[in-house]
Amino acid sequence: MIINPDQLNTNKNDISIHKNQFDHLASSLSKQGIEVDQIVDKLANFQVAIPSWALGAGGTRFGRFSYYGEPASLEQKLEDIGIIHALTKSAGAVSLHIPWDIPEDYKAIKELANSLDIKFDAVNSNTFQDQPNAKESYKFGSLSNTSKTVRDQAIAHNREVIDIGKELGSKSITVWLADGSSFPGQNNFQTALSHTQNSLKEIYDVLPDDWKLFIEYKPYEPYFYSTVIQDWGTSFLLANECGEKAYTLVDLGHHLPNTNIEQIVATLMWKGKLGGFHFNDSKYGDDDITVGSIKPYALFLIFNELVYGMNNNPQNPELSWMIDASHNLKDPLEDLIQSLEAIQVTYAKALLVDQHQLKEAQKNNDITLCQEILQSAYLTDVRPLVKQARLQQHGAIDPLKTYRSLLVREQLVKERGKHTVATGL
Ligand code: LRH
Ligand code: MN
Repeated sequence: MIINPDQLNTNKNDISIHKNQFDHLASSLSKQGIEVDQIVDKLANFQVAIPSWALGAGGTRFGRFSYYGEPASLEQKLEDIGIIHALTKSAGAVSLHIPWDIPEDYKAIKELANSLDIKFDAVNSNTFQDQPNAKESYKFGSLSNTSKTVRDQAIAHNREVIDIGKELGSKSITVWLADGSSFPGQNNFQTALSHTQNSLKEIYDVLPDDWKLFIEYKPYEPYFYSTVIQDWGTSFLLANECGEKAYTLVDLGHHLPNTNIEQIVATLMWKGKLGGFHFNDSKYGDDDITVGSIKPYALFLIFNELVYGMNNNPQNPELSWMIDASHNLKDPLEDLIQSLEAIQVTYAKALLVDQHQLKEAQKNNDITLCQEILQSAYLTDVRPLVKQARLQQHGAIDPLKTYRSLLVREQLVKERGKHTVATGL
């Protein structure tokens, strides 16, 4: 299913309502000296990669409730991302997970992606599952495994993932390790970390000059006592050990409750070692649910640090923006559309923060004013700016409403049937 621009924004009344709301907001912001056009352009250029593993129904160990019309091939996954991108104009990239999404025909896949205006963002390796007829098992770890044979197998897999990414035009690889332990005494922490460091270096050695290595950390799950790369500090030291092309990747769901993630972001950008994000939200663990659905103000405080960093830390490279989600209950495409909206809205609010006034108030320890500056931006309804950015790129003013009015899911079920299952989580 392909969505054409002429199928969008056909309701003239919606257009005029938007125009009134946008003109009203733009004039009040301009009176405050805010460059509205600049903000709309930044929103329009803000592209978030869609995870190839989150286009079907996810599951938990307690069960999986399928979603009809799921993409059963990489081609159909790109088609679905094409639908989201046609509506939102902010999903112009895909992040593939290997081996779940190894292209059969690279030429055809690149042509399809190109026709849908989708780029290939970071490729992800997978040494947290054993593949059929694999020689070695990752049950007791991969890059940290006590067995050199197992470590070599995991290193070879990551090198293969880089080769696949090179073929597709990707410029980065994300390494997340499940490696860890579920019982005290099971692992020697130092040995596990030293093996991981050396293994990562063997992967780093084959990284093309214009590539990045993202090291993703996580405190727990699937193991329940320790994780080798458990927190930002461990990822940071491993990235420094590897070299200048290695960075830390922040998955919002990979933090223990009440962790100050915005401070981690500020620290990593200050050191020029923040590589990118896996956006999602969570209440308890790595819940991988809709961005901004649980802690929208925390996400705003993170974007405030990102805006400050993007203005003041030339030492930190351009960031990779990716969603990492799993859809157990909602239509995956609707969920991703909502996540993209939350990311765009939150970035817009952060762009309204008067960073100079805030820095001045911080210098004067005027705490009340600091909070007022942040919250007046946060409490501004910026949705007209996000809609204007989409309209500017011939996207839908209201992607979700359009997704439903065009009966997209119904059409996908008609095309694919009810029982197709997408690879992924
Ligand atoms: C681990 C993780 C990682 C992916 C996986 C799908 O929890 O966040 O980014 O490899 O989810
Ligand atoms: Mn992740």
